Amino acid sequence: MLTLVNTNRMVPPIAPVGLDYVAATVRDAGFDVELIDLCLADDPKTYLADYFRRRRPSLVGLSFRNVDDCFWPSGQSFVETLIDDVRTIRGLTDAPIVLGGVGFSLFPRRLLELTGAEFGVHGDGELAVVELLRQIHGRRRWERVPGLLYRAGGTIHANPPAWPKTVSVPGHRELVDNELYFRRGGQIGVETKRGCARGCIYCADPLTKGRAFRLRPPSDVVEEVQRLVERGIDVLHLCDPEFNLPLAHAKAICDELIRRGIGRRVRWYAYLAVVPFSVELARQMRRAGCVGIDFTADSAHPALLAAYGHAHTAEDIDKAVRACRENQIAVMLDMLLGGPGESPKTVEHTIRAFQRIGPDCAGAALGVRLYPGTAVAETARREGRCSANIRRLYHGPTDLLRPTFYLSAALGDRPAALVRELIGTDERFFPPEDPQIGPAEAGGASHNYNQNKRLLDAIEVGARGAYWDILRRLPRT
Ligand code: B12
Repeated sequence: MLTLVNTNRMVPPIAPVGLDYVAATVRDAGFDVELIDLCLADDPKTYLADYFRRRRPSLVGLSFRNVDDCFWPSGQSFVETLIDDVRTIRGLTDAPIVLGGVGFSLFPRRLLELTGAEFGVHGDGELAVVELLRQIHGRRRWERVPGLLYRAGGTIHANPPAWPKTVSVPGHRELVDNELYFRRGGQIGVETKRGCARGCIYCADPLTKGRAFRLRPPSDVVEEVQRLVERGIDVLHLCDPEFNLPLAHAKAICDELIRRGIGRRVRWYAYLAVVPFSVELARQMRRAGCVGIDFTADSAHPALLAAYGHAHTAEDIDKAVRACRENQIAVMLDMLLGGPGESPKTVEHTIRAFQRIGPDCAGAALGVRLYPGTAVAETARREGRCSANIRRLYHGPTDLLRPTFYLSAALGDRPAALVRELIGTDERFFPPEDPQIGPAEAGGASHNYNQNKRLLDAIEVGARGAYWDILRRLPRT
């Protein structure tokens, strides 16, 4: 038997969709699966102790989603909690432990070393866990398990990442209490594909999910959506980093939602790249149930857009926002301020351009989280790890496992204050928190969803939707 453990306790809670997918595949392969959901447990330690007193699984799988909150001004890391969870479970059972999840896939070797777990899976969990269970009950040929990190002869071995070309996931979402997550978290995730072929300099997706688009058949995705809707879960967030890549797949998903009449019964949100986008796509998405889009706009300045590796221009952002407006789709623009070459002038350029373009809201993220293997981390390495462009809140040597950001030195000692001043009183923006003055000063306007009290309160009294769409409607304090 396999016991899966959700270690992500962040609230508002996000249902661990990855564990639902892994569990469904493992069950279909004939193994029993149970879940320990630490996010829903009042007292995780007692819950774990009670569970392992009663059950003796042959494998315990821990999912690790968020390495940290990814926000420079707060920089909250969750690595210590993971280490502690593994230590606790290790004291309660002899079963081998396997780690997985997107957070694990960002730092597989380091996390295996730090936690002392027997195994880890870099990449997709479904086929890997099935094969691992087979090998545990069979000939222990660890080299046969896709994406597996394992210990042998005193070292850690790593099989090539598990990125199967086609993603075939049974969409019966039975392991996780999705109804409860929907009530407490305001929306439920569904994935239509994995991987990304784009070359944005900061993005971790190609490292965790692969450099090619790996598609789920649209009929599978829509069946999954239909099942969720039948359970009363009718507000969804797509888990694709960019729904419109590749464009044909996005259209096929929309067509299928429209064809089956689901578009009228569900409201969904998605992240999108600014290009390719068009009025036609907006219309089709709206008919398919889309009510909100968060575009990866990042900047409106040509030098920064080029530095980030983006294919779009400020004009494309403008067109995309207008296409959404014409189709009653709410729109958020994500900003990524502080990348290579950013200066007070380029920041001002972007803020003024976004103000002219006029989205419903814009999130001013400040600082680019550095992950090993990304082009921007390489730039930072070349500049020297002690470069003034690297910012972090911890002491000691630079360690990318801890929240570490590229934030152009040209923005001075108080970059958040600079951005906040340029935004002024424009309430369409979620301004960055200033580490020097703390979250209170952000006027309750932070779009860091970690322990976000305003969001939690709004969801409790019935708000549903993408978090930015809930937050933008709340009065500022
Ligand atoms: C969609 C999304 C969101 C949506 C979620 C909507 C929803 N209802 O699900 C929203 C906008 C709410 C969101 C919020 C946040 N997010 Co987010 N999100 C994503 C995104 C794009 C997809 C996540 C997802 O569900 N994928 C689909 C599932 C199926 O994939 P998966 O979880 O990886 O699971 C697979 C494997 O990892 C593996 N696996 C999973 N568990 C296990 C367990 C075992 C034992 C094994 C072997 C394998 C395994 O198998 C699964 C199937 O193949 C990812 C980027 C990405 N592409 O992963 C970022 C990402 C996970 N988010 C991130 C962050 C930082 C956050 C926030 C913390 C931001 C913030 N401060 O507010 C919050 C956290 C919210 C929370 N409570 O946890 C970061 C984490 C990086 C980091 N530094 O830690 C990511 C990677 C984006 C990024 N590159 O910055 N997010």
